[in-house]
Amino acid sequence: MFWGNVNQVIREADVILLVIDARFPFETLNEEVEGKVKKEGKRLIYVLNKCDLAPEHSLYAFKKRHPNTVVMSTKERIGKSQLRSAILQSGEKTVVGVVGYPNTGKSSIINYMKGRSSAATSSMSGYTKGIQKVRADNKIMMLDTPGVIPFREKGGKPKHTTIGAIDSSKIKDPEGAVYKIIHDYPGSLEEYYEIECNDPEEILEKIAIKLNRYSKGHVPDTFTVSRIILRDWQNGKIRQ
Ligand SMILES: Nc1nc2c(ncn2[C@@H]2O[C@H](COP(=O)(O)OP(=O)(O)OP(=O)(O)O)[C@@H](O)[C@H]2O)c(=O)[nH]1
Ligand SMILES: [Mg+2]
Repeated sequence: MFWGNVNQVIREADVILLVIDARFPFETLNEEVEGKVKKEGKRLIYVLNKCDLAPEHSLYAFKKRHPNTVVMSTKERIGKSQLRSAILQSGEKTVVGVVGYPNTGKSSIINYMKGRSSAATSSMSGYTKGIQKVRADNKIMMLDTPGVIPFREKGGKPKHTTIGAIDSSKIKDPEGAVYKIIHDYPGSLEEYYEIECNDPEEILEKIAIKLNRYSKGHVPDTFTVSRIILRDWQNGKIRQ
């Protein structure tokens, strides 16, 4: 339902920032947005945000394929001047559309460019609901949009839980999502919780015991613990 907002912003803006989570660059690169921007003949800047949470090699691989990339961290305040000069190539006043998957940090980037909070942000994915105009400075006007997932991923993909496109509190099968993390990022949870084990079900049980979470009959509460793990994975406490 938010695609209408995104389409409108792509039409109205001079330059589009496609915001990507630097931890999962190829998974959060929205190719449908990319295609629409190219079709409208607009200039596209890739923004790899949350670089404070990403390993160097994932930034490098992405930048090699997409030279027109600015690396940022709104948390560590990295990349503001690089982004400003990438936007203002012509030196003229510029309207900038900010688009991408949910929860990649679009609203945070707008606040960072402005220097104070104007666009509402949240760790809850899917927070921004409509278009919001924010003047960053005398030359740059920014248009915030709700995060969108590509149409062909409608109905959900397992990766949406890992990349935070679906909020941890709304994931229907949290245990399944944690098994996916254990499979795709071996060693991450084991290192964070300081446990040694190879079996995914056992890993989850051991974490529940470590966190002292039990359900009736003193059974390790792997359901509740999975939600906790997913929250800390999505907000970057647990690293890949
Ligand atoms: N570690 C880290 N966290 C960040 C960074 N930028 C944003 N965040 C966090 O990511 C979460 C989402 O940020 P938002 O700016 O609300 O993201 P959004 O893309 O506008 O999200 P939607 O409006 O839901 O699509 C928040 O908890 C932010 O604090 C960053 O550079 N580093
Ligand atoms: Mg937002």
